Amino acid sequence: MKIQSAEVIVTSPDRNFVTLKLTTDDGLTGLGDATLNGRELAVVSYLRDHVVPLLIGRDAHQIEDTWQFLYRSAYWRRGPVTMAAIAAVDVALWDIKAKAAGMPLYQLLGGASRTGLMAYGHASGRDLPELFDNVRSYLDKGYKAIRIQTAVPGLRAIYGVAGNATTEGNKGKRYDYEPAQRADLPVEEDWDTRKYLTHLPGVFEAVRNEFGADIPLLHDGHHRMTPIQAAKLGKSLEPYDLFWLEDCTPAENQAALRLVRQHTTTPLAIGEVFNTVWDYQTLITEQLIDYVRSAVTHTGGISALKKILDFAAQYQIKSGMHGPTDISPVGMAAAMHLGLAIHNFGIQEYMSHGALTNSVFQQTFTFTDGMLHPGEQPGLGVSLDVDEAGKYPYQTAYLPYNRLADGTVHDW
Ligand code: EZ4
Ligand code: CO
Repeated sequence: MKIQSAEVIVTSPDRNFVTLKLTTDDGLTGLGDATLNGRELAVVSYLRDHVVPLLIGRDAHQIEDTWQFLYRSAYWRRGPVTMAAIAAVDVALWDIKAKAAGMPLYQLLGGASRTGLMAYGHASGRDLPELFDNVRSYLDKGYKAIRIQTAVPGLRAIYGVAGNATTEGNKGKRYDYEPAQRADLPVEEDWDTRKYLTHLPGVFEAVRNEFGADIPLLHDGHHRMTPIQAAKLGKSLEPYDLFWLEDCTPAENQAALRLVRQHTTTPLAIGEVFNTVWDYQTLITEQLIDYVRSAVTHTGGISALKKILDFAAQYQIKSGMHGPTDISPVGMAAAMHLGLAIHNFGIQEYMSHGALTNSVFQQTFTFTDGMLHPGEQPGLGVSLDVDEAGKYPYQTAYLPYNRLADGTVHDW
């Protein structure tokens, strides 16, 4: 079974998505997600100019060999653009192999280890009443775990709070909001770590008082703290029993997590911006984290992320795969099949896609009682309507960035 054609499809229904579609000489098709939020066209070029010509005529069954060929023959290693491109090829080939086998993909990864995947949703609010309403709306939808993000008094606009989004289209619209703004320049947000560290514990106390001790609560620090600040935050949140504190420091310095770990028992999750196992080596072998946040899409695909998660399993570290709206329905399906199969599944982030996105991507997954399941259709269970996709051309969009009060650029 040879790869006969490879097409890179760019579409922007509710946001930009990049999808690789492979077709074999047997007439099977496979999809892979290559979306890199805010840098989409770099991956399009990487695929169209440098990967597609190498794929034509290759044996579609040789997933591992193709992965190693693309990774090693590039000579230049790693990086989000390269690894998103390799991920798209890898996932599309798994989709094809599972279709050829007539099985849902998770069966090829070892079969189901559970009946469904516990998912968490994103609640936020500009003040406590708004946050509580938003938490309630997630509970009403069946979510069993909820991420809590809050505005901070004195700060105009910060990550994760829709009410503060500055672009007209997003203002107050959705709480699980889309941070990439369709505009020619990135939106500027503001930041003050001291104000944040003072405000956040009280918000978690209020949420626990309102909703009780049972519900797993999560929080995303989004890379904005120094190690000692992160250690302090982890400690101050201990009474509220978080499921995890995510990205407490910029993740590229793995050793920084030693200091955080020595000071707090709040579980730590990290890795949505990582792209290979090398970003995790110290974190995993020294047991500095509890959850691996990588997405299939940004970490070289199912083959590579499964190896990272198998490695993590030896250290009792579980999965917490990234699942924001910039992971396309194809990338989400890949995450669900992998999460269903591995033993060390932890939790799955889940923000539902918009109606236009769902008109472009037909999907078989279900979300019932807070649990995701990828469905039983052979392959990933996702198809792409090329005509629908063609109605929504690429639109320039950027993630925001942060400045401190004195104008210094800060991690967003
Ligand atoms: O900022 O997906 O945990 N989720 C996140 C996301 C990321 C965006 C970046 O593309 O941190 O909201
Ligand atoms: Co995050």
